This record gives sequence, structure tokens and C-alpha cells, in this order.
Amino acid sequence: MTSPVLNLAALPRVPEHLRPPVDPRELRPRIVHFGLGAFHRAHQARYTENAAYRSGEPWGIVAVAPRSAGTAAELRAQDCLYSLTELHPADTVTRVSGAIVEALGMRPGAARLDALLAAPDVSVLTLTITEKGYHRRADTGALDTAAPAVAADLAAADTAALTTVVGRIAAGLAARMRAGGAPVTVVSCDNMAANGAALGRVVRDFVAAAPWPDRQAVLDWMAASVAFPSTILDRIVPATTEADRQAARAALGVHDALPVVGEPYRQWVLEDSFAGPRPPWELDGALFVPDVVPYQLTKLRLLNGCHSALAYLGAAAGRTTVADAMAAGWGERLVRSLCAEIAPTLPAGGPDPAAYAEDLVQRFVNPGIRHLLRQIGSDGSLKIPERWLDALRTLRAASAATPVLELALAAWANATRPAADGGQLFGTTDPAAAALRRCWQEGTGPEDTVRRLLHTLGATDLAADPGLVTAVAARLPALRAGRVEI
Ligand code: CS2
Repeated sequence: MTSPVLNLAALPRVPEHLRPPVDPRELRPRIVHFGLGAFHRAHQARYTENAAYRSGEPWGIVAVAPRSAGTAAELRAQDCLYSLTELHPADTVTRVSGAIVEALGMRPGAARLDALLAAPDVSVLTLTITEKGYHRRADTGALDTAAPAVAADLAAADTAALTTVVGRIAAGLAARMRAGGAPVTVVSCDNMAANGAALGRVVRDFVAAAPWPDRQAVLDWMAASVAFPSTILDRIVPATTEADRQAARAALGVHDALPVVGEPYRQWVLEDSFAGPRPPWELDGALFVPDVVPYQLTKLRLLNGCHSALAYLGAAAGRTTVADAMAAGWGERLVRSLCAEIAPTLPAGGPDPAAYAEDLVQRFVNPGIRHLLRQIGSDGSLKIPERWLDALRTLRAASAATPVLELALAAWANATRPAADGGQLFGTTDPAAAALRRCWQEGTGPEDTVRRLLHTLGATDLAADPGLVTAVAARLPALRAGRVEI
């Protein structure tokens, strides 16, 4: 028998304790979010819904899918309802979420989006578009105006033609200024150090390069009325599987085409500098602090740093998921020793690194979570500079030994070897895949290849460090043979 589809009409069939705490019909569109992926639905949407419930303030989210409009259409077919299942080690807890009040494809929904971005009632924009969505130059962090998508957006005749989120936000802010200029806060929710400043920079660079006669007025208004706080978000959210879909249906009694799953743990730390009204996310445990840097670097370098190391070492050793890699003899040792190596680079004021490492071990071994190493290993050329390279620079400048980071870098290098079909060896994707492949094709030997790979990451200084290059190259043969020696 087929179950009815999850939507407002079917909600009464869902067990009462699994229904959303808020009625989405009573919320107003006050946040516009770009990036309709599972992470947003499992993280910011949950905080927003709980904050709306606890405060009685009607904060609803308009979720925008930047590329494919398919997910937005599927979500609309469910009146924007979907379920979130928390994967505890021994059981699961499912609940329907009602935080999203509208779902749009960025291009087909352009006219509605124009209105929302200019509306004073919308005072927060949030983004989960991954590192590559920012189109930053690897060397300077400036907007890469030569990237074809950015160049096309700079020349676009109207907002329905825009394909980059950076261009869409810049055009939206310009329209907002022209419509009266209510203050607004734009919140990057992606895994980058100083993500607020990074976002502010590329949006300002876009405005400065746009052919608009009033672009200087837009920049001046932005300086006074638009905030770009830095944030750090944490929750492990693996891609949803067919088994997850079936489990959600069994729990709900209705069919949810868009369920998401995540670990029970979640964290959100935000720089307390908003330009206008915001949801009281602190009512659901978010932390507003004057300076997020200690939290941000701890999370990026320890959690995400260990994730990437597990991804590439695990791939070399034939493992599939984080929990599988942790079950290998070297998994826990890797996490503890990488955290210990990186800890001296972390500023004071964040979590205690040793306790953080122990928590990571517990989170990573959770057998309920099927987090694919392939998912984490993708886009490595953009993730690794954030996760490993600044720590490596600090340590090498202090003449500290860096054996675990060298092993991790070697594992990443090993994973960039071209596969027989021309793709990446372990099924990962990377926007720099062609350039990485050339490093192997044109490298005159292991050390030369490692140097070229580091150049591709924009790390010319590290490529010029012979001790590092030799140590990384020396690790390659064992990894190639599938051995992780730590
Ligand atoms: C992961 C992150 O895919 C990845 O690169 O390291 O998505 C990680 O799961 C989250 O940042 C956890 O908060």
C-alpha cells in the first residue's frame, strides 16, 4: 500500500509528537537562505524553528536552490515540510520540520526573490553554498571576476539570468538600497576561516566590478547598513540514503521525499554583529560572541581537518565511511595525534583541544552515521587550504615537527592521482580536477609532483619548503600500496 505524501493536509496522520512545534502558516518570510541542501535543513532550519517556537516570533525561511530547481519543486509539493532524523548510536529520533515557508529555484523564482531581498521584513540572508560558491581567487581571496560564471553575471541584463549566489546577493542588495535601504545581515554558514569577511569581500568586489551607475552609492550604503558576521556551524549530516527514506516513512506513516538525517550533536557560534533584527537563535542554544575566531579555527582545523585526513587515508586503505575508517587500527590514533599536532596553533579562548579530540572520536565512531569518505574528500583543493595549510605554516615557522600533517597531505596527493577513466581515483569530485591531473602527468618525479600539487592549492610558500616536499613524497609509496603507517 502506498503511503500518502507528507504535506499540511496529511500532517494529522503523523503521530502528534513528531509534528513541527510551529505551524508554518503562522510564520512570515523573514530569512532568505541560499543553498537548499541537507545541511541547512538539518541545522539552521532547526535552530530557527525552535527559536520561533520558544519566542513566539514568526521567523520563517524562504529557501532558495541556486542551481537545480528540482529540490525546491519537491519541497513545494510537500508544503515545504520535511523530516529530520537524529541518528543516535542505538536509536533514532524523527521530527517534521516546519521552518521553511517558501522554496524557490534561484532563476525561475527571480521576480519573487527580487521582492523578498528588497523587503524590510526580510532582515537576514543566510548561505550554505560550499567553498566553491564564493568564487575566490586562491592567491588573494578576491572575487575571481575571470571565472566564466562570475563574468557572465557581471554582464547579466536582469536578475533572472544570474547563476552565482554572490552576484544574486550583490544585485539584491543594490535593489534593497534603491527601495529604501533597510539594514540587513548576510550570514555565511560555510566552512571557511573568517567566512563573514570572505563573503563581504566577494560581494563588494562584485558590486565594484558591476556596470551599475550607482555602484559607489551601493558600496557606501553597504558599509553602513549591511553586516557580514562570521559564524561557525557544526553538525555531521551525511547524504540521505534510501534506507533513511524508508525509516522516515515508517516513523511518520507518510511518504517524505526529502528527509534529512544528522548526528544528535549540533553547534552554532555567531559573531554578535547584526545590522537589523534577527531570530533569537540563542533560545535554541546558539552562542553569540564578540569573536568567533577561536571556535572557528578549532572546528575547521580539528573536526574538518581530521575529517579530510580520514577521507584520504581511509580511501587509500579501501574504507568507505568515517565510522569504517575509525574502526581501522589507525583511526582513533590519527584523530588524537592530528589534534595534538595542530593544538599549539589554536588561539586561546576556544574549546579545550584535548577534550574536543575525545568528543570527535565519540562522534566519528557513531555506527548509526554512514558518512561517506567520498563526500568529505570532494572539493579537496578548496577545503585543504582552510583545514591544514595555515596550521602547517604556523608549525613549520616555529620549527615544530609535522609528521601527521605530512601524512595527511600525502594521502590527499595520493587521492588526486588520475584514475584509468580520467576521473579522480576514489570517486571524489574537485573543480580543480584537470589541473591536479596535470600535476601527475607533467611531474618529473614524486617530489616535483608534490610541488606542483601545492602550487595548485595556491601554496607557493609550502611548495618552496624542501623538507616538507621530501617528507610528503616519501609517504606516497606506502599509501599507494594501501598502507596507512601512523
Ligand atoms: C565535512 C563537513 O564534507 C565535509 O567536508 O568535513 O561537511 C562536516 O561534516 C561538517 O562541517 C560538520 O559540521
